[in-house]
Amino acid sequence: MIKGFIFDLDGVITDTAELHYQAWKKLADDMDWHFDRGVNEKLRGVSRMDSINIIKDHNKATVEEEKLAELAAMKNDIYVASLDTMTSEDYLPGARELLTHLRQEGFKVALGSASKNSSKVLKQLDARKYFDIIGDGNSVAKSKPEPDIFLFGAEQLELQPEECIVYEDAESGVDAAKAGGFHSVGIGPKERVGHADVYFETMREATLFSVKSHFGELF
Ligand code: B16
Ligand code: MG
Repeated sequence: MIKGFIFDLDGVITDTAELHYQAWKKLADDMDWHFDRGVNEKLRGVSRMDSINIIKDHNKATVEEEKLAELAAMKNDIYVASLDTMTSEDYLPGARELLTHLRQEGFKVALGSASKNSSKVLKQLDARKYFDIIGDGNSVAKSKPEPDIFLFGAEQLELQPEECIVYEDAESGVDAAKAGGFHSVGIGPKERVGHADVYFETMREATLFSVKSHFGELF
């Protein structure tokens, strides 16, 4: 039986991809590195340090580990400052409605994000109240596609993976959910999340009604 839901943050609850893009772009420009929206797509759901390594490798650059961490911190300062512009109007369409519905129906809800800035994002959105448990980049060491962040969420909710549905917009996030034995809902195009148990183009379609219809007897 499904008793809980675990949500990714960026790309599922809200769209911070543009803010991440602007911050990485500023850093890349300062470094004289090439960076565009195509490369940014590869950073979806990927941790901060893995992201900077992807950008560095894309530019065939050599940077010492310590300097790389410094650059990632610079990008983070730009990104965190840009979150000040985010408000409770910045949910992806359908996300707040779904979270409200899950609260009304008494499901347990956790966050399962790779971001170390989830508390600020949730604060800006006024979304903390929808989650029983927060799992984010500060909760576990191994990032997606390892299942650790979702296993952390399930454990904290006191549920088994097979009692939870994970919502994810990243390929590596769906991989992580499957590796952990969770049911999965992909948000986005087939090429990216078509390997989830069910996928929807946007959160607007991924209502509790649609998910119940798909998973049927599990509810
Ligand atoms: P931070 P998610 C991910 O969040 C983003 O999709 C990814 O682009 C970002 O690099 C990562 O968080 C780390 O974020 O730098 O804030 O720690 O999709 O897992 O909610
Ligand atoms: Mg995401």
